Amino acid sequence: MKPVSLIQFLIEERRAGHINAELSLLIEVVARACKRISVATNKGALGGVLGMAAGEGDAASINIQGEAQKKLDVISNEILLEANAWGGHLAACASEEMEDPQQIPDMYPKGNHLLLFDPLDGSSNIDVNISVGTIFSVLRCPDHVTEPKVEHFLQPGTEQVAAGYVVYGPATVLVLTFGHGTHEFTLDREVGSFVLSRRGIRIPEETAEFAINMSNQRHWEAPMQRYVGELLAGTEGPRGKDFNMRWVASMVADVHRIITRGGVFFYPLDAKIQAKGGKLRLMYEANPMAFIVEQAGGAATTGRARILELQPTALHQRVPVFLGSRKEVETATHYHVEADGARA
Ligand code: FBP
Repeated sequence: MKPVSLIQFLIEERRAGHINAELSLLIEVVARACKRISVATNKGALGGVLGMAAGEGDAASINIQGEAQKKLDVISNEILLEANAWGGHLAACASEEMEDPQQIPDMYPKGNHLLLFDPLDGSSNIDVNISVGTIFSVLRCPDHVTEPKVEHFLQPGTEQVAAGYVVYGPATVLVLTFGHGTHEFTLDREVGSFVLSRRGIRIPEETAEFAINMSNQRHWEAPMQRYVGELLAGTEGPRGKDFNMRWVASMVADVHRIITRGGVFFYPLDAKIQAKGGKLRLMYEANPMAFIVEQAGGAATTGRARILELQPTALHQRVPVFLGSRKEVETATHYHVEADGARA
């Protein structure tokens, strides 16, 4: 089979009427920026890109999330901002690393799309050479809006016109959806282009593999304690089968494993993060991953509601995340809804 490049795939999607020229250009630009991020992460210590980004004096620089920024967080953010500034396909963009949306400089033409991204997901793994990634979500800019404000980004996940992530691992892999299935592209480093490696990915409905940060167990709600307790009980418990556990602590890597062989991923609400509403961010982590997973036949909820139907209230809003093989997401969600019903 002749290899299909990302560019060729985008042309096919345009001919099929799934995307327009501007969205196709946007994805090309984001993919090219991620190739540059891949080169930077690959250099590691030799590129001087490891460690904390400098803030005032000896202090590390702190982002809007109150988290100390890694050098690669800042470098990846700048690469994506720079690449997307002049192409004429964006009205504005928003990032995990910036409090407010970034406007397109007046000297450049503006487009009709809004781009949201987590420039480098899995920050805690950057310095220890474990896979990290970039996650992005694309929305339409409301008509007649020339200076998009936060409220113009606050659209439910069902309004996304594209979503994707790139994993910087042993291979650099892009996974993408426009709402017509989920597809995977692998970076051919010799040629320097992404090549289609899997078209129309399907996540198995059933799984025996779960991913969760077990160290938070004592802080979980009762339905989560019950659900994970049953998984751990295995054949001796009500589920009657053994389950295996994985936790990379890079959402992109954990989700890519699920996209590849099935599984279920949880970052539930717990007493430690109750006040924040969750750990992971809705607009540039949960929504794009939910769109990708649902388009591959999986499911994605907060434990109580479908993530894509949530009405966002803030740009950096956090939510609980349950996603992956549909039957397990439904079981865990059912335990939470049932417990809420019993309490009501
Ligand atoms: P950022 O690195 O972009 O802040 O993302 C958050 C994240 O690292 C996810 O990738 C991952 O799933 C989770 O946090 C890991 O959390 P924990 O450190 O509690 O295991």
